[in-house]
Amino acid sequence: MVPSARQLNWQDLEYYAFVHFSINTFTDKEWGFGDESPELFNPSELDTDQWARVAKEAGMKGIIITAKHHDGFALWPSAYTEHSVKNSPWRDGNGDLLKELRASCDAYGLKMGVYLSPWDRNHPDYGTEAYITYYRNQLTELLTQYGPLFEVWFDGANGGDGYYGGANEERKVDKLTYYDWPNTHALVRKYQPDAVMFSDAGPDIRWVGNEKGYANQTTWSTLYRDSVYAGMPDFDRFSAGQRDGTHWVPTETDVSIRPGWFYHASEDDKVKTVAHLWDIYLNSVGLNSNLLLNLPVDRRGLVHETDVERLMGLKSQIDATFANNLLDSDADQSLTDNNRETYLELSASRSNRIEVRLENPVEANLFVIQEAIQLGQHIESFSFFIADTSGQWQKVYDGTTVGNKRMITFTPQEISAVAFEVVNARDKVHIAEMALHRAPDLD
Ligand code: FUL
Repeated sequence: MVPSARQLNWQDLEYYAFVHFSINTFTDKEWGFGDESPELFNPSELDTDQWARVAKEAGMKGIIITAKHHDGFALWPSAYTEHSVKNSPWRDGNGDLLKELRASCDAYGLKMGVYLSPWDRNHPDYGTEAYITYYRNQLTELLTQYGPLFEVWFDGANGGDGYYGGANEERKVDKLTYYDWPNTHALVRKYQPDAVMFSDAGPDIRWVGNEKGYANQTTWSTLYRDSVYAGMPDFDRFSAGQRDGTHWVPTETDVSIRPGWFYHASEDDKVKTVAHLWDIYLNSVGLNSNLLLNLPVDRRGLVHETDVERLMGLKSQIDATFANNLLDSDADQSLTDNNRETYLELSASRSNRIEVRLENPVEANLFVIQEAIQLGQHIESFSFFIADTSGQWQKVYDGTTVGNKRMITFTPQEISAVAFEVVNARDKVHIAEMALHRAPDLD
């Protein structure tokens, strides 16, 4: 099982932004009921250039916007509903947030993605066949009017009750069959063949299984995909992936920089610290996943100052840590060239261990290892060793999967050699990169 070209390109993005911004921003809610007046949507200083500048400076590669959340309000003037920006006071009803974001992403060299909630608590037809047509019409607008999209995000959440055009009732759908996903997926492939599709079940990338920012210690990019569907109750059993999974469906770790996905002034003092964000980074990007970090844009229509400060703190930490690979001059060049196309194959003749001796001992506290995933994910378990300045070996870590990238932290110490040993593998192992770093200490 190997990734497609679009999955490989996506994996290389590593870190990008989610923006949750909509009617909820103005009602102080996380889930709108669907009966909110479009007139409530009125950001005073909306500036997507600021979002893009912040994301770019933070080292993120793209922005995924909640084009429509569960309450059904559309951030673009959809031809298929009145429940959109066109009936809001923002830009006198002439605004199109998707268009503004597209221009900003282009100006700052960022990719753009869209979230379109399948659950729509506003729409009268939700629960019937007619709604599926509506959903696909909206999706087609997004796929055809806003340039290239790198990701389309299908949420599995569905709480049941809603406004539904005034019906005010509970509507339950069979999540396995109602949305007829294969035909919706076909639309994305038709109009945006390079975009990856996210949901609990993929088809291209999957949910990591929690919203805390932490991937599983064991994270297979392979999944028994046909046993999974979006919003399924026992998703937990599948979220780590499966060693012998039938499809390549790597994880994406979504988490908000604040407790909520949407902006609440009451959470201005609850923005995650740089140390917390760094821990999330290590446990998402460093656990064979990509990090989708949410920025709850505020009522002005801006990323809040505190959030900006934390993002820049994380960027400094990332830059300071990864500036140099301390193995650079001592390891086989194919392991330190940042190119997965050159790799070391571990075979019976070569043993299951890669050892790198350093000419001059260095202080380090972080080890990074990458499999050449274009050939598959094969390591099932490994051990990592370091030797001190007297050459004394010590095992610092026993782990399971590696995949695209695995980061291992340990107490800072002077190191004269490192060794990575594969304990079990499901197939031939190809190591693309190895790196050693000294991450600055954070409080
Ligand atoms: C969840 C939603 O219910 C939340 O509101 C948020 O959009 C999150 C990213 O996904 O399923």
